[in-house]
Amino acid sequence: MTTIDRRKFLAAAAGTAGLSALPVRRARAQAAEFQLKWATNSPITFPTNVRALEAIEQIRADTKGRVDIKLFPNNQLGGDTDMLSQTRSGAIDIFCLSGLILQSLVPLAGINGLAFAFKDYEHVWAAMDGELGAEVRGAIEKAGLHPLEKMFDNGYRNITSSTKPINTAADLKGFKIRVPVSPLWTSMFKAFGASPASINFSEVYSALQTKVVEGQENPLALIQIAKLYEVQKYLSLTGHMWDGFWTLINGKRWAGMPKDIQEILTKRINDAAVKQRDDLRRLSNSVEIDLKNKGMIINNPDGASFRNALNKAGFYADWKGKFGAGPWAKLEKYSGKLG
Ligand code: X2X
Repeated sequence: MTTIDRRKFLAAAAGTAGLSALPVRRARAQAAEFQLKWATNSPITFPTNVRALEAIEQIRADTKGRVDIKLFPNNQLGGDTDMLSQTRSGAIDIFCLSGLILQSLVPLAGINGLAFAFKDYEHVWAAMDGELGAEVRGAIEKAGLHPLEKMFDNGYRNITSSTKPINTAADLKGFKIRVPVSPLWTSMFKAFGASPASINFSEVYSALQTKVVEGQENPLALIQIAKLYEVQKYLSLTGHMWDGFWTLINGKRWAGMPKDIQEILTKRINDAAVKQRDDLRRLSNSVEIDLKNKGMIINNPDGASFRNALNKAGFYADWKGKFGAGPWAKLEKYSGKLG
């Protein structure tokens, strides 16, 4: 646009402006006092995000607009390790992260992922809503992040592959498998004799598609929602560990909020997590059939060979030493004797 054109344009625009001389109605009359960014690594349709959006609206209403939270799902703000740094620096305010990935910062946070620790969900929630979870939250708090009490569920993890079904631990020998960036995950698959590669979830689909790795492991719901069945053929229901997400809030940001706001956030986000657990359970019930219909070949391996391989490799003894006798005893209260 030349200068003259531009002037004409502005004059014309001003001429019509009379029509809309009334004040512009803005969607949000005033900027909220607390504007927060909430990040997750899962696709928008994953129940964590659905419940997060619900909580965000409730928080807005409960605080009469003082808190405005914007959700960034699906790794929009980066991969998990990067989003963890951003949460520590304050660029992200709220972040849902697997305890095992948090392990790089808070070593104890990986403890819930010990292979074959929890027999069923009853034991998972007893532990994580109980003494074990409290111990882990204490450690997270010391690292400058505020964790909410209730974890969001991710689920029991299962191995998928593009090359072969995994029936016993022996099938994992030399198997190129993606694991999340976490010491416990890497050590578990090394103990199986596999070759684990640490890759953030944001890169998993393409790593499988380009065959950088043969397989990966994730709970059923995420395998479906992230469409991993498009790039994986076999699904082995190993259920080798349980994984869940802590909701972490930047510690300084948290400390800077008045108590009434803290209480509303705590209540609404904890409620969202508890509802998400139910959503995920309902979803998981139908996923297996859906994945079969999508062409995955599903097998049900016996857990014994996997447990034996881990024991032989000294996996449990090793991690008992790393986590320490105190936390280990708390875990075994819920898991029974391990190793
Ligand atoms: O990275 C994964 O595999 C995921 C999405 O399950 C976690 O967040 C640990």
